[in-house]
Amino acid sequence: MEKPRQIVFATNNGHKLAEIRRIMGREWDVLSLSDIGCDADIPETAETLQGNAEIKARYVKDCFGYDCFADDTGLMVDALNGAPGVYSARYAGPGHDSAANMALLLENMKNENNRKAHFSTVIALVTGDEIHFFEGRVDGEILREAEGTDGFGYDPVFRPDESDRSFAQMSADEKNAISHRGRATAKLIDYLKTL
Ligand code: ITT
Repeated sequence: MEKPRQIVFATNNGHKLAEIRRIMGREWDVLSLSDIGCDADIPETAETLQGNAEIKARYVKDCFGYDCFADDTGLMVDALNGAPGVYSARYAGPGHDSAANMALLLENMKNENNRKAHFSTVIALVTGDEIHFFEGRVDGEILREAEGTDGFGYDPVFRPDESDRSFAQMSADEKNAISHRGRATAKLIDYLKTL
């Protein structure tokens, strides 16, 4: 077997890292921020997923010199005019607390019959002087209560249209096959193969 190719994934979220490593498989050696000695909590100051993904990927390229990609993800809920959206990580405050974020979301959706929502992921890839973006989206609905214990973040309260279970009730492979991140990463892999 050929040696795996190395690439850096700029995330502090271990769940995202595990998903991406599984999706990219043995052909890729996906290095984390800690693998390259970066312990920064890179500020996400943009107002779009694309903008924040670009900030994270460029930070690593500029400070450490590695070709790199980053993922920014949001859960957009129709009845909440697209919230929490780009602010999904900080919906209930600055602590990145998934239980609090989900509780606030369920509370804000308590009297809503329109449960439609989608996850979007934008991956920014910085190679040399170039930047490329890859998007993935999955449509579904917000459940009335949390179901399942696998996955992470908002997974227990999101059911994709393709399934009768929440993301947190699926195996990693089932989620990756239809998820926002799985779809964006498939496009990333196709592009990387051309380099
Ligand atoms: P990095 O920026 O370090 O990559 P993060 O957790 O801050 O990690 P985001 O800025 O993309 O990631 O925040 C997205 C929020 O949405 C965060 O609260 C996640 O828990 C949640 N999230 C991201 N991907 C998800 C997924 O596949 N399923 C459920 N929730 C997810």
